[in-house]
Amino acid sequence: MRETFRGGQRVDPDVLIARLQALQRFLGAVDGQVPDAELVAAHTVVERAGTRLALSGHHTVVALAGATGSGKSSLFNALARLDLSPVGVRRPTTGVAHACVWGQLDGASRLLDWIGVLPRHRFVRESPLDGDDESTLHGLVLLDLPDFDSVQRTHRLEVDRLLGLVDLVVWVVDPQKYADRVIHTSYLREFHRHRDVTVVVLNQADRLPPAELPRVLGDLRRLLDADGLEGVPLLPTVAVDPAGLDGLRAELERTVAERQAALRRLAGDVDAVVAGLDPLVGPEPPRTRPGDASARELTTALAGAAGVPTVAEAVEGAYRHRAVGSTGWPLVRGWRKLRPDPLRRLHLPGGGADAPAESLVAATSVPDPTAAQRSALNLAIRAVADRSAADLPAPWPAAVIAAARSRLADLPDALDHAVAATDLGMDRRPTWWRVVGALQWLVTLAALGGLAWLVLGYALRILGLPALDYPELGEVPWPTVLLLGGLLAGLLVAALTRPVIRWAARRARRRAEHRLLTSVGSVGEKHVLNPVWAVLARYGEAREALREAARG
Ligand SMILES: Nc1nc2c(ncn2[C@@H]2O[C@H](COP(=O)(O)OP(=O)(O)OP(=O)(O)O)[C@@H](O)[C@H]2O)c(=O)[nH]1
Ligand SMILES: [Mg+2]
Repeated sequence: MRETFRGGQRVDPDVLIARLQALQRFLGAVDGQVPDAELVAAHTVVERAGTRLALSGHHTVVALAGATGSGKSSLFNALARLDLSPVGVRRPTTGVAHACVWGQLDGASRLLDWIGVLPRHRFVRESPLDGDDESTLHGLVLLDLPDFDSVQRTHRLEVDRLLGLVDLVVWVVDPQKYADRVIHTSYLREFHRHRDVTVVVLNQADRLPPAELPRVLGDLRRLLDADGLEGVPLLPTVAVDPAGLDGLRAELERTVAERQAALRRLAGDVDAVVAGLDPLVGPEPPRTRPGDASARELTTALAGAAGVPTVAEAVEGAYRHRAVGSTGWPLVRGWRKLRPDPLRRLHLPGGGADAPAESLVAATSVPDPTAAQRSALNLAIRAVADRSAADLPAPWPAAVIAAARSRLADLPDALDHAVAATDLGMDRRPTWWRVVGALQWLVTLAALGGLAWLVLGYALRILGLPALDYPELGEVPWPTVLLLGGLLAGLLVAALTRPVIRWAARRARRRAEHRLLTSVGSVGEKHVLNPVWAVLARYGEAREALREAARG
């Protein structure tokens, strides 16, 4: 994440608001996907910024922060030209924040309520005696903080809380303690994203021999640079001498006049949280679509679990069964009926229209998936998730896997219903069955007619009645031609039809298989891919929103 020192650049409130809104959108997108603990800072900034912006744009809240005895309260009183915050010999002296407001207190009251300075520790720096002396600081709300390196834990907590709320921090160090590790590692370094709302003063400069001052200032500047605070104003001050405050006063006047500190502080806060959140987003979200290899694998595994091969085989069997039933030799067709229809055995007469609507009971009698099919399905789901989330940073891969498996329990029923609802193309009798069936009846009737004719002639002969005079075809009497010809033709038609039936049954199987795969594929889309895409869409949204929040 790039550095965002604005170096005195103005922060446009509209841009800041847009960044905060983007951050809010980011938080919405990752809600429930990223552990809350990782989002606390961002939530805090969004809320705090909203409140600060709503409160007062006319005031600039400046805190004096530093170690005990560095002279914060002395500086506070000297700037206010009043003894407001007790300066003590016993350390630490200041236990709660004191505030001094330049201008009307009314406007600043709500701001101080929010910051949490008790009314009895609020003072107003406005006196008719001042004339216009102090008008250059109108709008300043100066806070004297407790010591941050305090032996009192409550002081430290209070300082940490207040440092999160103020617009600009004046770090007060003294010649003895300016190099203390704690001020640099625990505080100054943490503020490197807030360089443009950071001022450092070396107070008690009068305690140094004049010749030493430049050396100490140089040393402190080096330490600040090492803290990542290059370019922050560094001023010597003497709280006990009014002239020793001129530099600091001028800096505060400039800050108050600019009315930028609050915006810059919040912009720095946004920079900091965006940088912290950056590892949560990475490359663009992938676009897994049904044509992709992993989605095809998923459909195949779902088809296995749904018993598609079994159903397809039953379709082929049922086609043969029904076709032979319609086109076979009529005299033996009855036998066929004794054998069960393979599709009816699965409670899938023709699919589609016969299927029960969504219900809790299993729709079909397709056998349950085997352990091997179940594990193949699990692997395929895992593969889809892995492939979709392959390049995403944590915690997205885990979220995608959880989403892919989120509807696993519903899958068996959904697959069963999908199979039951699929039109297997088996509820219509093809015309050619009827034609062949009619032909079979025709030749059978011819054979039966011939047989009846022969039987009639035989009966007449037994009864001694005049014999029938059969017409002849060549040398063969017609009844015999009809009987034998009919029988032969029937067998011939049956024999010729058989390969056609086998071919057509295979075609019916392929067609049913294709339709079943489509049905099962849409179950996979609804129950596995859509939840995955929903997470990926959130990731994409979060990524976009964070990019937008980062644009300073
Ligand atoms: N010579 C000199 N003494 C100073 C200066 N600033 C503060 N002092 C003295 O340093 C001591 C501590 O000053 P305080 O203002 O109480 O320091 P503080 O930072 O508020 O300390 P805590 O409230 O304990 O955090 C007092 O005795 C002040 O008179 C300065 O610029 N020069
Ligand atoms: Mg003090």
